[in-house]
Amino acid sequence: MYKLYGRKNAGSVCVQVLLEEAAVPYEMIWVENVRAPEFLQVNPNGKVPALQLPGGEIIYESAAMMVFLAETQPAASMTPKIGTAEHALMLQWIAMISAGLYESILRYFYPDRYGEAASVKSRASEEIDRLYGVMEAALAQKGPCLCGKQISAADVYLAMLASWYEPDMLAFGKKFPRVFAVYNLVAERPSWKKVAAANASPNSGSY
Ligand SMILES: N[C@@H](CCC(=O)N[C@@H](CS)C(=O)NCC(=O)O)C(=O)O
Repeated sequence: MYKLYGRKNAGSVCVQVLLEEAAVPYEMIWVENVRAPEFLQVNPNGKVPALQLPGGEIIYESAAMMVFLAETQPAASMTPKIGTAEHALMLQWIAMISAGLYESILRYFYPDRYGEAASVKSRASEEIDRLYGVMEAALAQKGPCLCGKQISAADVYLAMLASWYEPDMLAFGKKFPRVFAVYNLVAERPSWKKVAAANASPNSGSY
């Protein structure tokens, strides 16, 4: 069985949604302290998510999990056909979301880890909006989903990060209506609703 290590409303949400879409059995393990020695054995980077595969191997990095699950769980219908242009687009977006958007969001929420907090936060905020702007423009040309007509793992990944937007989703929807529509498409799915309910109670422990 898959084992997903996560924290409530953290980076594990998108992986949990894909596991739900695939309708595979999995155990959810809520991590209290990402710096605890026993969790560092799971992910030496001290971050969630981490995913133990049914064979026992543990992987980290959410982008890797999204691609792996999309491509190995056909029941989820979360990837365009491998080798198509749409599939290439999915890989592009997941790479940009992981390396660009997610990292900028981490700078925004943990600015003191990166330097002088106020300037890191404001620069990160600009970069987050710039990246959502890139997606908004692409969706205007090739939407309504990131890879065209069909929803994919890239949209689920995007929806999770969009749900963390500050000050709120109302502001997000005004600035980036097409990206907001992607978020809504994902948030309306039973998988997302089930995962949202499972993530509703507060985290215990701390980072
Ligand atoms: N690149 C990593 C980033 C994961 C990440 O930063 N996760 C956050 C939660 S959203 C975390 O565990 N933070 C704990 C910490 O940095 O102390 C991934 O995509 O899996």
